[in-house]
Amino acid sequence: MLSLYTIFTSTIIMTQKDLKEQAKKVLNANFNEDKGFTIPCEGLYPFQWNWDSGFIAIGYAHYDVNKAKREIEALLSAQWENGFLPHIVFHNDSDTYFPGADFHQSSLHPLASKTHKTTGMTQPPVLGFVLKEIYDIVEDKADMISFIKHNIDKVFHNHAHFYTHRDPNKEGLVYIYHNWESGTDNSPIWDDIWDTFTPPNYTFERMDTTHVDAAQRPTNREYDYYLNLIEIAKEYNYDDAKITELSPFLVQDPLFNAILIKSNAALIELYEIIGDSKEKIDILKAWQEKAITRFNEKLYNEKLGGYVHYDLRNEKQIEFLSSSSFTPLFAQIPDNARAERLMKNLTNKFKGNDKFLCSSFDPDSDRFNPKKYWRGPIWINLNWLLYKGLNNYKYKNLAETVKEDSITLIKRYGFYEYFDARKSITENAGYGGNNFSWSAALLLDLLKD
Ligand code: 9WN
Repeated sequence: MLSLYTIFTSTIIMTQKDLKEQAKKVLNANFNEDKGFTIPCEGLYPFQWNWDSGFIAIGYAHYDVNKAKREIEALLSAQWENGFLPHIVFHNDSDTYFPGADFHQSSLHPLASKTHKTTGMTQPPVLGFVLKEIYDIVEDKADMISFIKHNIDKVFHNHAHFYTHRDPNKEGLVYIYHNWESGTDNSPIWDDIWDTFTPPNYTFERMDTTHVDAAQRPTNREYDYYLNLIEIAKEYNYDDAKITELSPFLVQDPLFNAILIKSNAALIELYEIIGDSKEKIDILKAWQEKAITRFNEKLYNEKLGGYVHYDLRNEKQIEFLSSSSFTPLFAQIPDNARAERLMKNLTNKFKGNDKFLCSSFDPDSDRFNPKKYWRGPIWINLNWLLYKGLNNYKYKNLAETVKEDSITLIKRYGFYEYFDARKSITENAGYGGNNFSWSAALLLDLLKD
């Protein structure tokens, strides 16, 4: 006879098994077999997105390594000759998204991909650490090493592009020139920058709000700012030097830079495994030393007890806590004392007694909005970074909470793009697109143990 314990645990195992199967279904349905990449979400995001693909590849590594490889190679196939990796690759036509390839006009840049239409902006550089994650997940290490050998220099070239063209002070911190490069698109952080310039009122047809409730998406006026920044970059043919000189948006983002630093570290480890790469390892180590030191000097805010964005155009910190404030844990940037303050903020402010972790913006701020895109809701990729980050320090219990919260939200509401942090909510609190790829992919990774 089965004991109660066996019945209880087998129910949990069954549920997790079902959840994993559902996650795989989401990913497989979003995979474009012909071109070898995965859309983030049907209708809403019909192309290949840069950091989405990295997270998605980690999910595939758990059950179909060939898809993981194809995903990464599809992204790298659109790399520009100068090493730049665009934020969207338009492998296919679609009229369900705005702004599309015709608006971005990447061919304005002389070194843009000649084979693919892309955007002229990038996203957090995840590929370095993604290659290492996949290497750790798969059983056939030799096969993965040969894949990595084939691709790693392209990722190195991408990092070199950042340090050469996006670091005007040569201080080891790179800038982003558009909020879409941050991945955290309409974070209240940018409100301060919107106050510094006035875009025209453009006439355009939003497509996102035909898929998703407008209350969960940015406003039309916010889109004016987004489009204006692209128009300015286009006016200078996406020339980095001109953008550095003239873009009203020039920000050193803690999430973006933490990801770059983590990816540098992963490249060092991978080059060491491959062997025979001393020169590149030395370059990477020099970048790391400078970057980590400057990151701690420039992006930490003592008063808030967290890392913040730095407005490079107007030379000042933007003093707000967001989920990005905690991502330096992922790259082991803070010392133990700073890590402790981050942990306290997470526990007392972001979690409190009544919230799932981790809101994308300070829940005590009057700019917080629990339903709107990056102005408050929880995103699974940020939770994954946080889970890994807390585990890099001694905060295993809090890491487990982040993991359990992520699983609970997906179990309760489905594979949504973002979620309401309030535990008291009784109606559906999954927002944005449904059957969202990175929520499925990273759930597979979180459930691996
Ligand atoms: C613009 C694809 C992307 C994510 C971003 C997320 C959202 C796009 C948009 O969707 O941004 O890049 O049109 O809203 O904010 O992080 O990569 O999933």
